[in-house]
Amino acid sequence: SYLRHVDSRKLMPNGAGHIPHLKAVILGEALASEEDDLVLPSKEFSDQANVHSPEQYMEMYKRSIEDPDGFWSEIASQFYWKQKWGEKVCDENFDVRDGKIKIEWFKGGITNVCYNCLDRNIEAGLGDKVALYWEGNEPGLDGSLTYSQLLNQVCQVANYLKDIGVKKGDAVIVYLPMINELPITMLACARIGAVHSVVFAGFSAESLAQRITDCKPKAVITCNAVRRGTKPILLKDIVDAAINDSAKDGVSVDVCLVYDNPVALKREDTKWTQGRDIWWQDVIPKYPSTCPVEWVDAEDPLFLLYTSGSTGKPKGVLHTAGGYMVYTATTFKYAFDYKPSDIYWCTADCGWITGHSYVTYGPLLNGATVLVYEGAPNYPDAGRCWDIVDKYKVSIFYTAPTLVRSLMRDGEAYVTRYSRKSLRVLGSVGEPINPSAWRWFYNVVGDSRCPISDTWWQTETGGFMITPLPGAWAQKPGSATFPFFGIQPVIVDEKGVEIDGECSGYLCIKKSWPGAFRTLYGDHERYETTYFKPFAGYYFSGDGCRRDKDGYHWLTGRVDDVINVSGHRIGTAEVESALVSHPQCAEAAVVGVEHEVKGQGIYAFVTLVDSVPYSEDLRKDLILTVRKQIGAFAAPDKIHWAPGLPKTRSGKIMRRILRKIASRQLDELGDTSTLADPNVVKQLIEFSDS
Ligand code: 6R9
Repeated sequence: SYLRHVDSRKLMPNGAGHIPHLKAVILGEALASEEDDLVLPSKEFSDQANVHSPEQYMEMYKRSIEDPDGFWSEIASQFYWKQKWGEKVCDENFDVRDGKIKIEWFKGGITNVCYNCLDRNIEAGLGDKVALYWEGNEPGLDGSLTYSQLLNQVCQVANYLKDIGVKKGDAVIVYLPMINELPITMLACARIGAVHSVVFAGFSAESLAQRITDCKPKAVITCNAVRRGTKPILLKDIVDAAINDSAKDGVSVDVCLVYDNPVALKREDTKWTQGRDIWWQDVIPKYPSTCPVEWVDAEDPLFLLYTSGSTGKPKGVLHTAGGYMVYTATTFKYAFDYKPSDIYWCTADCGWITGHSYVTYGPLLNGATVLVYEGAPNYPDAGRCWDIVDKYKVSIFYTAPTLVRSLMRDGEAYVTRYSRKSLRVLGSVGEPINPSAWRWFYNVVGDSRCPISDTWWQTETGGFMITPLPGAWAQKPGSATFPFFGIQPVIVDEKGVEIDGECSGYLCIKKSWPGAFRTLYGDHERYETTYFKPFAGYYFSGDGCRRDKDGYHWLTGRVDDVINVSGHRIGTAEVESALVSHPQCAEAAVVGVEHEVKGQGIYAFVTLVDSVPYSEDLRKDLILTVRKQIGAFAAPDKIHWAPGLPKTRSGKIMRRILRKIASRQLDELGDTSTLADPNVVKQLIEFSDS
């Protein structure tokens, strides 16, 4: 069993606290051995924590593995079920060799996630507690909603959606910025059993169109424009273009509900399609503020969220109601050591899974007070986050390493100018956090007193998989530490054989967990091929991982053709297909390279069609093409002109070589003998500086 990897004696928090490695903080230097740097929670923290010792964790973890049904049904019983689930808590086939992959949790249980987030908490006396604080892009612009007020607004939207014919199981696309209306819309869909598909409002019209065409929504919900930093973004124009595009594929959108955001754009300046478009503010307030709940089966879909894979077509990750509810609530409570008095802020956008599980569902299921921030984290300056932390007395702050690194670069004066004394737990997600960024986050932002939960998980997993429990054990900067309850991570070699003890390899998961995704929308075969076939018997994460001598997990990044730019997953194939859609691009190969702030940057090798000359204009035009097709966040950092690409005789591009060229590790090109034309490499190196 997994348990033997964890030696609890070594994890005993003794209250000694952490001695900051100042040299490492200042110089960003790695210690001789990161594995030996233990950062202990203080005794005061551990004493008050939900899980306060390695022994308590071990006891709970052991139970979750040995008796998952008992463990999870006890937790699930804390929620409201109109009808309890059937005999089986979990029914799964996790092995492709035994037939179709199937994961079911609490099947037969009848519930509603919106009801559990709002009505249940209000009945428990939280009606007047603030559910959402909203902080606008412009300092000074803000608002708040109590649990009762939030429920009223959710019901109005739910009634409207019902009125326009949205029924249980129907898809609704949401393309909104970080305003309260975004979680409101998600909850309204959940209330009536509709399936929301939130598309990050930084995606281009073409990406949005692709998603509309795939899930055929009954309505698209958007906003006319938004300001992030100083820049207004005309969201409605993007939606118009996307709806036009998908109409060409025969998918029409009958209703487009538009939130009027006068701060960014005047109503009269918003382009309008009569009969299809309707202003949110003109209709929603007219609907009653109560709305009966549509009770759904635990295994009915809750939402669809598209994510990047290793082919050009995004994958519609499908999560269902019951298991996702139980899992996000539980992980939130333990990984952040949540207490009812906390003020919680997660900087992620609801357009990504982090915003689904840990802005909306996980926190609200716990009756938490959540801060929603509309703007850019460094607007008007690099101190904005800490200004917000002080203003709302934020106690749990959850963000991404890319933001930590960029703020680190701006200097600590922006941080130390603010008190930050309300902070008690910090969190990190999206990519591995490098130890020097971890230490800066810990020492400078958290004044060396707030544990950091470095949460490893994925869109597919629904919630945290490997994460510290902040009061329970010592942390190691840069390690996501140990598995959450019920999770059995295994590290396998190339052949899919589990390796024990200190090792590195491919990170897989044995057995299902309540928050696991159930399928890829409309493509169960791709679900099985991508995740369950590479290593039969396991879920394959796509990540590499090392387990050290003390059983700590160190994520080493993607092992497939996915790049992680500022915590955003981008398939190399998506960027390549955008590039080759340019009439003058013959071929493109994209790899990730190390980037100081973004974690990884996008490096594109481009072969032009015959006789087209290289030019600065063309370079810009190629980058623009990617911005237009995917979104600004996917724009290549570097275009490397390639007279030819290194290919095997069977025509497969050897990315390994391209990665080395991109990172200028020219003496590590390795074996090039299988190349069809070894000269290509020499040419590429010569072109490196062009
Ligand atoms: C939640 C989220 C998933 C990929 C995942 C991995 C990387 C996320 C991480 C991490 C190391 C962490 N990742 N959290 N790597 N340490 N704490 O980001 O979901 O957008 O689906 O990305 O992100 O590579 O496979 P998603």
